[in-house]
Amino acid sequence: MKRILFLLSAFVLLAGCVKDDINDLKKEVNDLKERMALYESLLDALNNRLYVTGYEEKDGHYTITMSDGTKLSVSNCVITLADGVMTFVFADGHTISIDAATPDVTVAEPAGGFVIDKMKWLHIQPEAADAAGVAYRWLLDGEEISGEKDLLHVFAEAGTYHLELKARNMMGESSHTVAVTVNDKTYMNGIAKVYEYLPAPGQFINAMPEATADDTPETMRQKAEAALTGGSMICLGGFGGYVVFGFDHTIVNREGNDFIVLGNAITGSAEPGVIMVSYDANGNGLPDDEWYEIAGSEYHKPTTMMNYEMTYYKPASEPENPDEPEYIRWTDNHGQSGYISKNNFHTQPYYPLWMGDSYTVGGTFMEELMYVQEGVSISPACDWGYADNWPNTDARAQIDIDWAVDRLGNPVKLKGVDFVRVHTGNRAENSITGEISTEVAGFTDLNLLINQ
Ligand SMILES: [Ca+2]
Ligand SMILES: [Ca+2]
Ligand SMILES: [Ca+2]
Ligand SMILES: [Ca+2]
Repeated sequence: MKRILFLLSAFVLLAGCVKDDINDLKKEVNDLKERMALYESLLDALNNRLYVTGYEEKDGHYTITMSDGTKLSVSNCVITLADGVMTFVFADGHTISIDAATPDVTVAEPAGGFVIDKMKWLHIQPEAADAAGVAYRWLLDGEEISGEKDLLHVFAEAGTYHLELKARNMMGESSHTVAVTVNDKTYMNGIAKVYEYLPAPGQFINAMPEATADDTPETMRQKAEAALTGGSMICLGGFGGYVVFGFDHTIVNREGNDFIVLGNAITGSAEPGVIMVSYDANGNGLPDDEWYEIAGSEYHKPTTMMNYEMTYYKPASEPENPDEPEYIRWTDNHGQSGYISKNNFHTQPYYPLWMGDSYTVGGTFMEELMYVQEGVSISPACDWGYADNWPNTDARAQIDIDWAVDRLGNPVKLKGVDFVRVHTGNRAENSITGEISTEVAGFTDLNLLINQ
């Protein structure tokens, strides 16, 4: 019996040894496979003229980034990096060396350098062989003007500039200098183009500019453009009515205030219009890029509503009562509804003649501030940051592009703007002065005043 037990335990011991050996063998085979795979990957990289742009080490395990963005996993292999060459030493003594280089970037600079007019976008798109893991910086006089590979920049002043592009990966930094000649140019200080005009119903609608039954959105756009480029004023009607316009140059965001949207506000008669700005990011000359709101004094107030919308309904006919209180029906996206009244001072139809049965406009909505005191209608101004709010000559009518925020309310640093959108920012009316409706009478680029 004893003997049997001895034999049995010897057998168990033996079986254990074999199992360990098999595991060792398996591991060796796996390691070998891994080495072979790595070996092949490295040879492939050499054949494809790739080079190392970065690496990471963790617990003796390396992740190598190649210039085409692929990553190699490396273990069981000794790596050395010297003089811009990464060498992989395998256990069997084989070595493979691959260049480890700074980013390979070229800028196709025209002979004589880049030439651009002042207040126009300069767009430079460098060619980069290795996009992965490269950080770009464009510098002007040592100051960073962009952290993107592609540069979009605008110069407010004529002159000769030297831009430096620095591209960094884990192997180091490559640097290019680019010469830019910025030519002087004379621009019109005002609105050059109207892209869209859609007022909300109001007592000046179909009159400022004048509309007939034959008008269309396009002919009304043309009329608004003729008015704003010809020194006349347009009315945006009640809440949400808007205009989108542009210029013959980019409004550069310089230190301090940059522009004024001209209106007809006088003290006690403010009709604040919300201003939004955009720049031609896609370079097609059209306002189809992201919009940023100028976050004026009301923007963060709890009474201000974002993404407020009103829908206006065309009345079946014009009322007999010249002061009809239930004239134009509206609903909003908060479940409310009501009517715009007519008043006997303005007898023409208030609903845009060129629009169909109903339409919706919207944007940021601010609390109405209008009140009546001793028979006088008073509409106080918001503190700052709006159109048709303070008199045009008042410094509080001026706008700083630095006040722009994105749709989530985050401040954005815009270099300049090409398009401006203004919409009437609230809805209010009384029987003395009628409704609150923003007027737009023009635009002043404060930069052009500096340079003249
Ligand atoms: Ca500014
Ligand atoms: Ca565009
Ligand atoms: Ca008005
Ligand atoms: Ca006004």
